[in-house]
Amino acid sequence: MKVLIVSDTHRKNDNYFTVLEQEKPDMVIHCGDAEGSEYALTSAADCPVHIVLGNNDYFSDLPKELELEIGPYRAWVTHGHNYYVSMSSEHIKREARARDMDIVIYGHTHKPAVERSRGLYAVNPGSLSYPRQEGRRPSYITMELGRKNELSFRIKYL
Ligand SMILES: [Mn+2]
Repeated sequence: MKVLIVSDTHRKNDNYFTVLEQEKPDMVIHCGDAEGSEYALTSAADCPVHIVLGNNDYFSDLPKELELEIGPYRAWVTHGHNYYVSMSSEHIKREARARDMDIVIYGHTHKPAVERSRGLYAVNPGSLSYPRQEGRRPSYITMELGRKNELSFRIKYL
């Protein structure tokens, strides 16, 4: 099973459509700041699309966060701005551990990251539309769940 993880598209959706076509995921997770494009993002995919609320999603009934079961893993999806992720991932990882999560998936920084510490994955796909990391290439993550529930995460760039 392949999960496409994206974030912070801010209503500039072309790269998302390209990645969707390339990756053909079984599920999409969007970590917020879709800015009103929820319908476009959802209807373009022929798989479930889970989107959470970002700090720039003002008139939206998106959920603030989601707790998903992906295979045997518990994944928590939230934009991250309430957990000071611009400073570091320490707060959000602490909260994820308190909730007994295996994976926390967040955005907001527009910088991709995959961390693993003491059994917890903390992943951020960066932004497909307004990247801010060194080099500023649009980024996303693919999460693969193998037959024996092996987990792997890859940061990819356009
Ligand atoms: Mn953003």
